[in-house]
Amino acid sequence: GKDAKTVKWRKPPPAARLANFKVLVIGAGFSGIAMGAKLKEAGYNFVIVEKNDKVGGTWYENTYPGVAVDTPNHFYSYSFRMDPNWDHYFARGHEILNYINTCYTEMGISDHVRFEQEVVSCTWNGKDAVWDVKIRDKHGNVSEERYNAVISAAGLLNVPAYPNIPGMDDFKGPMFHSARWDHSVDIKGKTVALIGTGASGQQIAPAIAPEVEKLVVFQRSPHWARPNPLIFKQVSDSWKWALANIPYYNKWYRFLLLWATADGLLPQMRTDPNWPETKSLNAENQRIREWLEANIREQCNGDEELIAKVTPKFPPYGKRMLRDGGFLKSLTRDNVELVSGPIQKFTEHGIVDENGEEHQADVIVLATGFKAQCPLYPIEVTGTNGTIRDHWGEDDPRAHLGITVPDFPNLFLIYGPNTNLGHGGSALFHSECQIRYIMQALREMVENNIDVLSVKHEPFEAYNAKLDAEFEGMVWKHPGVTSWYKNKSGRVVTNSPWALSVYHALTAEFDPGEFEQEKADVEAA
Ligand code: N01
Repeated sequence: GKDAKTVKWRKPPPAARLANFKVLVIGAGFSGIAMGAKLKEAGYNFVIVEKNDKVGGTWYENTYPGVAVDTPNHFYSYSFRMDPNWDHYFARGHEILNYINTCYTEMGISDHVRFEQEVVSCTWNGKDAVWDVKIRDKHGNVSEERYNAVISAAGLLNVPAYPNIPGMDDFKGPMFHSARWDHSVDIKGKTVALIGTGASGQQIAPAIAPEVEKLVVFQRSPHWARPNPLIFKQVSDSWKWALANIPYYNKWYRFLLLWATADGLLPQMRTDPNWPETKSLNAENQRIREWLEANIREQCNGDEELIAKVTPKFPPYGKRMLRDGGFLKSLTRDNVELVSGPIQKFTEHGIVDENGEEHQADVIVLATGFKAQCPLYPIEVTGTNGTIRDHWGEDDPRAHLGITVPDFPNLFLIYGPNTNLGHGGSALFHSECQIRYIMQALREMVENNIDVLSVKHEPFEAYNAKLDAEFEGMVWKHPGVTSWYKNKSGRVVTNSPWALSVYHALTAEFDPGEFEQEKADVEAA
């Protein structure tokens, strides 16, 4: 039987107390508006502050040619608002943005969202047990506000990382980051240099290659990409019908996707100590390498020089596994050139490669990724014992279950440290786990008149020790791999090592025993 803790059966806290408990959500992206929907349902007094002028977060900001999801979007969507009518298995960027906008409208939370405002700092005020928050509007005016709890839904891959290459200011033409695509620049008939061959770069190259006069792709190191016959396929009407009409079919399909895209992949990402190879980890990982190599061979039309350049030396899954949406094929076009190796410098008219050869370009696109190792950046967050940067340094973020941090009371993170999915699966699945956990934590506070809720050091340390131990022998720590998953000292700081089902279980029930609690002096209204 269900015990008394089962949240569903608890009486809701008094409306007046909920209304008195002010919550700030940072960011109106995919996670932030879902958080808002749950807060609204429960009757909280909340505000969502969004730096952009619209909702959508990463899907609003990334408008580069070819932008699309590479997680099947019947899974990469809200579990509480499944859509049987996706046109593609892997939706284009604008389809996802449409979905987000439709959900946002249905949620009825627009009164709570403040656009073009940016959270500058959050400072814990121990005397009044509130967060003192500074928020800057688009005119640069800063307001000071107080919140009982702050929830960051600011995202992980949202601050562009610009390369540190000599001469960047020397280049005379337009140059922009993939997440800040400048649509005023007409690339038709131009020579475009594309730096970076990660998930963004590999989508951009095949999308623009047919349009431009010449495309020069700068690859610092190759990434693995798996063949994906469904990538551009449209969902058939009969499949849509089945998802809409057969009872529980969409849930079942979602569950299968969970298994197929994530949980089932973990075993092949672990080193078998008896495996003799260094380019693969175990027999299954080797089988995958051979499958990926066969695809490279086929896509590159047997061009040995090209094949050698684009075949990674590290084992599959070392970096994020990409989906081959025509990137390799695009490299075989007459108007596309692949330059492999580091870049020496920028010049007025282009880019000099490691051999000293200059490649002319009219436009430079930087698909160079994001500052993924400093969550909350650039917000200045000060807790009971220093700032979040004092705790985390430049690149060593840690949190309990990826959600709470000792000495930062009443602060909750969505998509926090070690919650990114490097083994596949839907980031939204994780967000929903976190949202459910946070809702339980908030409820604990309002029901029991708790003013200060702060995770204890002991469970935080224990969780992180368990987490770090889990990474041993995983492909992300393989010595041949450099990626944004690891910090300078080699610790994996972005990814979760857990199967999705395990993380779901870890976060299913908020445990108040793991938290220091201080009661309010004054009974809330
Ligand atoms: O960024 P990345 P991204 N000189 O960091 C290269 C999600 N996402 O925007 O491999 C030269 O992966 C760098 O080289 P190297 C997804 O989670 C999802 O592509 O480090 N090159 C690399 O090739 C993804 O993993 C989707 O040697 C430099 C590239 O730039 C994450 O976002 C689509 C350089 C950066 O790759 C980030 O992907 C897009 C330098 N100085 C993004 N610095 C989908 O769902 C960096 N590079 C499809």
